Amino acid sequence: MQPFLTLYLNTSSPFARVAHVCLHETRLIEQTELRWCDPWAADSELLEINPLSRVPTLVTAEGQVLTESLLIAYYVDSISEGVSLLPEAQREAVLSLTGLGQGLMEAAFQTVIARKHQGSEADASVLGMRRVSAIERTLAALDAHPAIMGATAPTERTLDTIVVAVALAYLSFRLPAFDWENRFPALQTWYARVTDSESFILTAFE
Ligand SMILES: N[C@@H](CCC(=O)N[C@@H](CS)C(=O)NCC(=O)O)C(=O)O
Repeated sequence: MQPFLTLYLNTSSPFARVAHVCLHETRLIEQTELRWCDPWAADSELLEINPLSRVPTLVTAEGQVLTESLLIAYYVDSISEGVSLLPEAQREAVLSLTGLGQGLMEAAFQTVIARKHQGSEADASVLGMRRVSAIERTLAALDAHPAIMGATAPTERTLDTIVVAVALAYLSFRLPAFDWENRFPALQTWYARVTDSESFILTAFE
């Protein structure tokens, strides 16, 4: 089958990984061409189509350029004929948990970027301390969240599950000192179940 979607991504972006996992879960990956790129490069093909030069960027069959991981996830869900990432019956709960996961991902990503450009003292700044506190509070909230607690908590890969699990994977990848895996056992049990899937294994960070 001819690809009709094009996804620009890199191997270390949590936002791009969300889009990539969504394409796997909906099986639209089979109709997607992956374009690996460096969004930080000054002169790139990505920059020609997206003035923000950020991944993920998705180009549709009609040539529309979509940015923002959650908007891309929404679009992917809208054209999916199989699995629903945003099931109607659970919509509010899914959106609520998706927001927590996205916020965790943003705080983690901004922490990484601030350290990279300003050094480790970035964490001691007012904004740095707010980010670290937000990460800590959100991990505790997730560990106690009714959708996550307990060995039988559902692990369907809806958008909320995908976003939270990618955010946790990114913390392990870039900010291992948070050691969330050992400090939040309920979350770790849930995470292990969610990520034991092709969509997560085939999109691992590098
Ligand atoms: N809110 C955006 C964030 C995307 C983003 O920040 N992507 C990063 C990689 S993780 C990027 O491409 N950064 C390059 C830049 O900002 O120049 C989303 O959800 O897609």
